[in-house]
Amino acid sequence: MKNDIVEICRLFREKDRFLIACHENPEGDAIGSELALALALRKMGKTATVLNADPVPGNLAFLPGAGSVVFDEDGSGYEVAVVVDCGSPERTGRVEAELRKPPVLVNIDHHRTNGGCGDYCLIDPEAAATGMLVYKVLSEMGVEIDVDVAVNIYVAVLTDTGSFHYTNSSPEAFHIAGEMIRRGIDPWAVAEQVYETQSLDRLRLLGRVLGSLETAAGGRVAAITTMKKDLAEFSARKDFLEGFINYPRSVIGVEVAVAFREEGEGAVRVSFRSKGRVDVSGVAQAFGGGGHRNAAGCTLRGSLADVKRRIFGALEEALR
Ligand SMILES: [Mn+2]
Repeated sequence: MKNDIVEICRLFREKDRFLIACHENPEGDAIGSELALALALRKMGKTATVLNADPVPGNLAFLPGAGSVVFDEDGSGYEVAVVVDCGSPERTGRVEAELRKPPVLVNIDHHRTNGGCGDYCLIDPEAAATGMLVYKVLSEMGVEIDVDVAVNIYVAVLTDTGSFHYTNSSPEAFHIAGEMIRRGIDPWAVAEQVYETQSLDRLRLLGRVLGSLETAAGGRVAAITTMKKDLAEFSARKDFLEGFINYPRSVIGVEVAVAFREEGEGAVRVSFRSKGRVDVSGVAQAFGGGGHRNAAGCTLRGSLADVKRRIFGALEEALR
């Protein structure tokens, strides 16, 4: 853990122009953290610009401040750059060069792999979400957390704990969520926006994909398959598939869930989710991919049947 919170608070009080960014392909913690910080700084009378490489996902567009995110900005003229939820500043993608222009770089993050890049860091791998660290900074500064800031912090904690399902759902995570409710956020209204806003096409695609459910390794592996023609039929984007793999993972007795997705040119994308016993990053690595212990992926060439045979074989080996 690196903790320059005193210096970070001093910078936030003394300086006036802030450029804030999160990682590419942002999700709830990244967006919630940067917007909470930007809104709080603006309330202090400062200029805070949020510069991202990628658009705000549709289910997060309701977040206060989301409409003010820019995708093109000259970083010169800013006094402080702040990157949130990034293991390293490179994770900000194509906007990194602009974030390198201000004289000071602040890094607020909770990734275990954070290299601590930046002049001042607040990095705590024990924090369930970066939003919790933003909350810590704002509390330390004595900034009033209004309902607009609160909803951003709440969504950061909600999404990075998997709706308080994951083992990182600490007493502190619940405490901060509770504080945000005290400040006026409505948990159902937020959940509805974040989780219950799918299109009819996505749900129909889920029905199709679940029809492919199969098991291997004596029921300890469950897999789903998405064909190219399924994606085309439901005019689906790739992000429609987000979360589908949780269904095979939820089956009793299953230790590893696999999602196969047919890509062009005879390639098959394979995603793994483990309940914890099997390190799927090792399996993915054996096929040229990578990831984390419980979530990993790789891409293989070959027919679908051939790819499945190789993957199921490797998993059976890993489950031994
Ligand atoms: Mn995060």
